[in-house]
Amino acid sequence: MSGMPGKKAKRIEERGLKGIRDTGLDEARLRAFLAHAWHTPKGLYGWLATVDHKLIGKRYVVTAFLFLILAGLSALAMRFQLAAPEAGRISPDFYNQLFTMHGTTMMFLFAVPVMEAFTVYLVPLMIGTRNVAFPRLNAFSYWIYVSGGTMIWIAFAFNTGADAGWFSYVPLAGPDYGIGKRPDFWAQMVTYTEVSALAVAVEIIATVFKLRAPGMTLDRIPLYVWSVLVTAFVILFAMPAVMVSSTMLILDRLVGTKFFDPAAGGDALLWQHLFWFFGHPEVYIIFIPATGFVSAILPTFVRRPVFGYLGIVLSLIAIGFLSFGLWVHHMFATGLPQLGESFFTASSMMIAIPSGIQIFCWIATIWGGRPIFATPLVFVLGFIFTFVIGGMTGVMVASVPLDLQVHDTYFVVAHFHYVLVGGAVFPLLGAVYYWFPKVTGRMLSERLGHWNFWFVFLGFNLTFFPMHILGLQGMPRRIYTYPLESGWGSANLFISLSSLVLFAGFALLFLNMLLSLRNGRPAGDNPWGASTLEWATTSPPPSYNFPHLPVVTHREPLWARPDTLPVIEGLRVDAREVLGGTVADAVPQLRLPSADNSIWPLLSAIAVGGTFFASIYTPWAVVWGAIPISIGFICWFWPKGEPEDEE
Ligand code: HEM
Ligand SMILES: [Cu+2]
Repeated sequence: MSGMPGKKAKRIEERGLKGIRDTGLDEARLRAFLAHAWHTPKGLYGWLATVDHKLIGKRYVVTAFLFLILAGLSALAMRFQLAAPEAGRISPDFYNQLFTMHGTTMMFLFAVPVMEAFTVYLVPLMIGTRNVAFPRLNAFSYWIYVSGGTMIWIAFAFNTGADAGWFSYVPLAGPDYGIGKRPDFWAQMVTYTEVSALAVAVEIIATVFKLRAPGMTLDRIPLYVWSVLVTAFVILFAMPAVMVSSTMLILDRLVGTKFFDPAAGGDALLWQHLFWFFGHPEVYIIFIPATGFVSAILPTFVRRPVFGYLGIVLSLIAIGFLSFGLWVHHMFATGLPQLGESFFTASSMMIAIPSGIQIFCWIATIWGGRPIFATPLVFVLGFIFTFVIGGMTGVMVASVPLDLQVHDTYFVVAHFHYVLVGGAVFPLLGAVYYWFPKVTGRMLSERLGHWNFWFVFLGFNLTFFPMHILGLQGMPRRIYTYPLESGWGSANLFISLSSLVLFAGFALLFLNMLLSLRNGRPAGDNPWGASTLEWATTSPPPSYNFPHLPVVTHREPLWARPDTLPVIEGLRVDAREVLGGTVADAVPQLRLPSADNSIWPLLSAIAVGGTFFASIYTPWAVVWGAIPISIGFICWFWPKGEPEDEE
């Protein structure tokens, strides 16, 4: 612990209230009390009942990576089939399930949750508090997410995998063409993951607004935290659109409503509008936190604060807003009025401006600094390169005539993988290398890390760059095979072989993690010499995060006063307590009790999950399921113990 119980900046008023306070306690007793109050019981029960944001965050990350592996294996299977023309290795029906499961899993079960996972782990540490604002909701959201993801993969194992694309267009996914229960599982999985995303969003907004360390005014919030705050608002407005549409879909299928049936007065395009009103912001829900990673990693390795803090914050907010005005660029081929198309072309191109501002700020940061090419920085540079290519093809497909030309070809597949992998996966891998020491207490191997980078970087570009060309030559996407005469065979073989290089890159990552968990060099508190609060505590952090809550006097707290981070005293140590402050200036306002471990979030999630699952087979499940769900929620919220005092 570097210099934590330093200067006592401020002491919360004491008025003879209950409980033992941290004021004047010696270090050992302080830690013993806190460890007891924030304890997670050992064994299975503790594992299931914990509300520690770090345990939940880690679990979230591991689960998301397991889904990444599943989605990656489906991609590999597709590439195996596409390696040669007219190959009969995989049936068309199975291929449909493969690309749908791949896209669905990548988008709903990997990319968004993994960003949330990092958020849940990092935000309380970065803003200097002991837990998120609603710890039990946090646990609940994780359980909901796993059950939804597991359910759709079990369905896939029973040949009931979703097969209408990750966007499940009607009428293909509707009652007339959707096969068996396949689209129903898809729709329910969407509802689950969005419930979980909404829960995390609400929780992050409340946490960042109310629980920041004293003195962390709006202009001292770390950029990563700004990025996830903006993301949380985007989630709040985007996710309900897809929840509504997937519910309408399942009602059409199971109850016989006609929302999407033109013959009965419904509207098939309504699906696309609702879906893409969510689907485009979805890309930014993945991309914005990734830019937050970049803004966290860059300054550490170039040894200077980010250039243009305010510019980046404003760009993040602008991107958040603009991301809602673009959805129609996914629908240029549906024959909408021309004026509308022009508007959406213009707005799509406009979003390049704030994205560009951020990129210029980063480049200026590198310019003015002394870069150290550690693995996290190398991934960030890979990100800038790849994302710029994806951005350029993005501007291309945002123009209607070109989009009509390359629509539903491999050009689009190339474009969005450049944006998604370049924009999210590269920064994410950088983030893994960056924060692994904090989470596990051990460093990842730098040597393996560089190998890891080059395999992923080259593998990625060799896999996806040629797809641009195939697309321009007219190779359609979502096809399980293509004719010999097309002449696309050798390019496809090349792509499939390159995808093996990419997979080897990911294998190196997992290998590195496994080896380092056991034998990695011990990390210490702040191995990279970074500036933000999560590095002020031990690696891994104790259950209570900080022995004394830190006080922030500077945007780069650990650079401004590396040895004497001031702290605030007066919180209870014999019960879970966090400090709430004002929204703008983080002036301490009140001491808040923080929820204890509980098994009820899990049991409630089981009740909700069981109800949703059964509703695929009978609508009455909604009625009967209300009973266990109510019991779960009542027990979850049942008040217990003495009322906490408050100031
Ligand atoms: C890691 C290596 C990856 C490989 C080799 C790969 C490969 C593929 C292939 C072959 C397709 C089918 C293209 C088509 O027929 O339309 C596809 C589609 C797709 N991929 Fe990936 N992909 C990878 C990573 C990712 C990642 C990281 C994401 C998202 C974060 C992603 C999202 C998607 C989506 C949304 C689709 C569209 C699925 C659909 O049309 O329903 N992919 N990918
Ligand atoms: Cu879009």
